[in-house]
Amino acid sequence: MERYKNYIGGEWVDPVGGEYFEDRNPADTRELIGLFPKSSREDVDKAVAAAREAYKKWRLVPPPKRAEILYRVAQRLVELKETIARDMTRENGKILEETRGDVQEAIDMGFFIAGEGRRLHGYTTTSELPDKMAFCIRVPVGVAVVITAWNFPMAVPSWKIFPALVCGNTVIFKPSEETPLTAHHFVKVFEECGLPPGVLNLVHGFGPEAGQALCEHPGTDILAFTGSTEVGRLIAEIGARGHKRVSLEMGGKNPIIIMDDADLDLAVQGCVWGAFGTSGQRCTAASRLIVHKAVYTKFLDAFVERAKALRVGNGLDPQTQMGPIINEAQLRKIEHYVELGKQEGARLMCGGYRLTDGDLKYGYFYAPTVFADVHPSMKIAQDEIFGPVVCVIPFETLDEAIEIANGVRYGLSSAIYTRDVRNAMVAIRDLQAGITYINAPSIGAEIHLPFGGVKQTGNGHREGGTQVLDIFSEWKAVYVDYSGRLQRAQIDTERLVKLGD
Ligand code: UN1
Repeated sequence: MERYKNYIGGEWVDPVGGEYFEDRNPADTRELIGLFPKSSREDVDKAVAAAREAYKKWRLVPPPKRAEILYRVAQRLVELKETIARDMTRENGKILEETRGDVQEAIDMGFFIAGEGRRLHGYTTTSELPDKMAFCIRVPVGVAVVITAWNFPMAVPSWKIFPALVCGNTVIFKPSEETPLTAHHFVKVFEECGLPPGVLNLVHGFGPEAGQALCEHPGTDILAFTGSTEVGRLIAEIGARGHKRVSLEMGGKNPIIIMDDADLDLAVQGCVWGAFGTSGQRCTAASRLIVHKAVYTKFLDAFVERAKALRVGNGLDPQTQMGPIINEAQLRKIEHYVELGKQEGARLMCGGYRLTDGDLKYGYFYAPTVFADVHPSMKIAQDEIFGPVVCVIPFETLDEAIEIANGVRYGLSSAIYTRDVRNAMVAIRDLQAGITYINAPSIGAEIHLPFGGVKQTGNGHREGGTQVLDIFSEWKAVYVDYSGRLQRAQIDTERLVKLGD
């Protein structure tokens, strides 16, 4: 069985402690994919030293030159897309169509951010003094730690790694222990495309060991994280103690509102994709369908029929529409919430059990599950479950629907199906979320728009778009005085400075 390595300072190295963990296929746990380094504080020390050393030179490489490498990475990913997607399906479980999309998202991000190498716009402005010029530029921050979840093993790391690099930072990437092979492939492409040693380092392992050591290390400057709100809070606490910049992208409990004037067929299709795409394991997944009473029964019947008909299985089989759950712990969490939903009095319309027929018994499969007549205050309507479990909640007025939609601690994505422009505009104005879709499901954000959430989903940062550059660069204000004499700024003189004085 192949033992994979960490990538530190341009070398593929074994973990100092010599320990490894297993990467298994969640669709068939008999398949061991590989053994990956269980890194410790010592490995982290080495990676930080390498990243700090490389930073000295990388920050001085002109951004268009940095970007040329990133552009080549994106091009190479185009060639490797199918191979990587297949491996990603093996370790993550999601269907091939979706893992291709995951790689595609990284390709898009690579090309988009490579373009920034020739932009990275600052801006100029006026000065209050004569013969003086003022402008602002972006400067790199230092060493960025990238810690990511397993559900988008390449797309989400790409949202952080490409922008961090184009801005002139060096990076240490600690991928999820559930999807280390995709991370390995990704980093190998950077190596192959000529990224200098130490600029991107890969440290495999677990959060409480490698992850925590990276966050606490005095040699790291940015902590960029995607994952649960609980872990995000811990990272923010560590970051605050170390005066680090922390960017968090965390949980969601995303609503789709279906108005009485909606195109119901379209809404049903969108909700099936939004709720059960990636087996509901997206931070943008639709987990609350808030449906107008006038169309409630009609919508529910059609939606449940579609949910029941979904073909669940191994993601490599082209017939499969929904893959497995990532692991046993996550499956248990889903079971716990389904039990809770029943106890809370929600009406279980379909699903609510593991799938164990034939070869499915070797994987972590769960049936698409729909709860109807859910009260907005129930735990199943409040907590992020991260699985194929969706709550259907009735309402009478748009105001009420928006109140329900906003009545959770998260605020990532949101959507409304309506044919009335007024309803759409009110939803855009009033939904507390970083993303609002009109007549489309809550998933499927495009990389060139800002991505992130409000309330406990985020901490004010946005990935994607050019907004992501604000995570990975500092603004520097520059004043150039060409008057040849001491000029004091207006606040430092009693009189107003006269032109030509
Ligand atoms: C995530 O689940 O962490 O908008 C990201 C979407 C995808 C990204 C999801 N483009 O659904």
